[in-house]
Amino acid sequence: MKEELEKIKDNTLKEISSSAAIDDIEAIRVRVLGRKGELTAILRSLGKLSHEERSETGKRSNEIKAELEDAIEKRKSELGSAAISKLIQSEWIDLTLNSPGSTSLRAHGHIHPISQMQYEIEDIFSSMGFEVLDGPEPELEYYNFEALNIPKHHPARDMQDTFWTEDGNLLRTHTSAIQIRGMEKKEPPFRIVGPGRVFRYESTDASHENTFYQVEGMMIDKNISVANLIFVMKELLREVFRQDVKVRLRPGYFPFVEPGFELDISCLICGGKGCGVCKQSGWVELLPCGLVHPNVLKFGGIDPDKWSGFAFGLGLNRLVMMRYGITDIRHFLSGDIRFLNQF
Ligand code: FA5
Repeated sequence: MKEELEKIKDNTLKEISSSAAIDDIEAIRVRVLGRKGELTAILRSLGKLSHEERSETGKRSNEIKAELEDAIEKRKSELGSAAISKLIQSEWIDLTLNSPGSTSLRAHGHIHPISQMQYEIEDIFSSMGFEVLDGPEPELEYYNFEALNIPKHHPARDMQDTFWTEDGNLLRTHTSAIQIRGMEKKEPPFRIVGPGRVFRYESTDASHENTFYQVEGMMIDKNISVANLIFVMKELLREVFRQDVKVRLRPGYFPFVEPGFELDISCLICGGKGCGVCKQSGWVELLPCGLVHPNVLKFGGIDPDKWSGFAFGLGLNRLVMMRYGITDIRHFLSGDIRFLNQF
C-alpha cells in the first residue's frame, strides 16, 4: 500500500504541473481526492490494516493529501493569473484615443482670460502670505457702503451707480465689501485678497462695463505705511507684467481710505514716451488704493489705535486689456468665440 501511495503522489504531481487548464486540474482533484477518489479509497480501507500499519499509512496518506491539495491550489492560481494577463493583453484599449473615423482631436474648453488673470493674481498674493477670501454678489447696503464710511445720502454713493433690489439690498458695486466681511472674521495681523464680479448701473463704452471683475486687497498689521503699499503693488505688477514697472501715486478720493491714491504705471506700450494708449501722458491709471480709514477699521471691529493697514481695488478687466492690448472691454462678455479662442 505504501508503494501505491507514493505512486499516486508522484503521478498526480506530474499531471498537475503539466496541466494547462483549470478544468483539467479540477478533474484530477476529483479523480484523486474526491469522494470516490484514489487516495480517499486508500484512507477508507485503512481499517483492514494492522494497528501499526494503519497509523503509519494513515499519517503518510494525510501528508500526501495535504501536499496534493497545495499543489492543486498553487497551479490553479498560476493558471488564473496567466489567464487574466492574457485577457489584459488581448482586450487592452486606449480610452484617450479618438473614436474610429474621427479625424481631429475633440475640442477642449479653456479658461476665460479674466479667470486666468484672477488665478495668477491669487497665486502671486498667496506667495506673499495673503489669504484668498470670497463674498456674496448680492450684498447688504451695510457692507457695500455704510461700513466703508459711506453713510446714506453721502455724495460718494454717486461715484458708483448701483443696481438695487426691490427689498433694499443691492448687487455689490465693488469688492471692498469683502474687506469688511474679512475684518469681521479675522484677528489682526492679517493679509487678504478678495477677487470677484461686481456690477454698476452704467452705460457701457470701450472702457466701461456694467459687469466687471475686481480684486480687493488688504493688509492689517502694526505701523503699516504707504511704503508697504507701494512695495506690494510693485511686486504684483512686476509678476503680472514680467518686468519692473515704474509707478507713481496721485491723490485720489475714496471715503474708506485716508490718504487715498490713484496708482499709475509708466505706460508699457511706449515705455513712458507718450502714445495713444496713455493719451500721450506716459502714464496709465491702474488701481486705486490707500491707507484704511480709522472709521472702517472700527466698523470691522479692529482698534485703529493699535492697528493700521492698506487696501487697494484692482480692475481685472483693464489689467487683462493692458496685458494683451485689447481695445474694447465689451469683448469679454460678448461670448464671441473668435475672441475667446485667442487665449
Ligand atoms: C473702487 O471700486 C474702490 N472700491 C477701490 C478701492 C479699494 C480704493 C480699496 C481704495 C481702497 P473704482 O470705482 O475706481 O474704485 O474702481 C476700481 C477699478 O475698477 C478701476 O480702477 C477700474 O479698473 C475698474 N472699474 C471701475 N469701473 C469700471 C467699469 N465700469 N468697467 C470696468 N472696470 C471698471
